[in-house]
Amino acid sequence: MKESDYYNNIEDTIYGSSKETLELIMHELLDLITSIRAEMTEETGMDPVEHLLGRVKSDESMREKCRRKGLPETPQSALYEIHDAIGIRIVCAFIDDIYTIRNRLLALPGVEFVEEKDYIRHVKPNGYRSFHLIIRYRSQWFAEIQLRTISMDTWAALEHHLKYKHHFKGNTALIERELKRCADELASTDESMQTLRDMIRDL
Ligand code: 0O2
Repeated sequence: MKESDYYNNIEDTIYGSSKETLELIMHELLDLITSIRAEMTEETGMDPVEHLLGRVKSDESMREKCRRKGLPETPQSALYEIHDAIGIRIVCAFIDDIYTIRNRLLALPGVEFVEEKDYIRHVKPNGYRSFHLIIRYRSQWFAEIQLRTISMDTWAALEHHLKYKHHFKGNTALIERELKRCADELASTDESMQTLRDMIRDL
């Protein structure tokens, strides 16, 4: 590859020259979450996290989001106007672990609270549940942390899959009602599991 091509490629990504730094920051955040996880495992004897995933939003997906939000497709938009270039998903065993991890994360040096959306207490009309936390790290880098239980994650993955593949043709009201019913049933199981956990702890 010619030197000029290399620079053209850098220009081509919506993140400008920050793509690699975003990856590094994402790994730093994953390490911080791993240490919270280890600390909680030490304290309770149980790992609160089932899965931990991170991604830097793909170039195309970020460009599409800029267009949707009416923003120019520039590094300024991708890094500072939109806050989920870095996305981290923490899938927890129990609902209360979500809030404990949220609090511990915000107590860490370098982590600043920006915004949160509690779709667990304020469920989206379609049944989607998850806790979304936007943070700013080291005074510059935004990241969206999604915290959910295994059930919430399963539902979101299946709903995304169904919608993405089929765009809901035909009796959409019935499909949407059924999806919402599944979400509510899963949520009720989460609540029962949480109650069982509390009962076992009290014993
Ligand atoms: P990806 O690839 O998962 O990141 P916007 O981001 O503009 O769509 P907003 O209000 O900024 O909207 O974001 P919000 O409500 O915090 O939700 C953003 C992310 O949450 C989505 O990311 C999804 O991952 C997830 N999400 C939100 N609502 C639903 C839903 O109804 N079903 C499912 N399966 N996931 C949902 P992206 O950007 O779509 O993609």
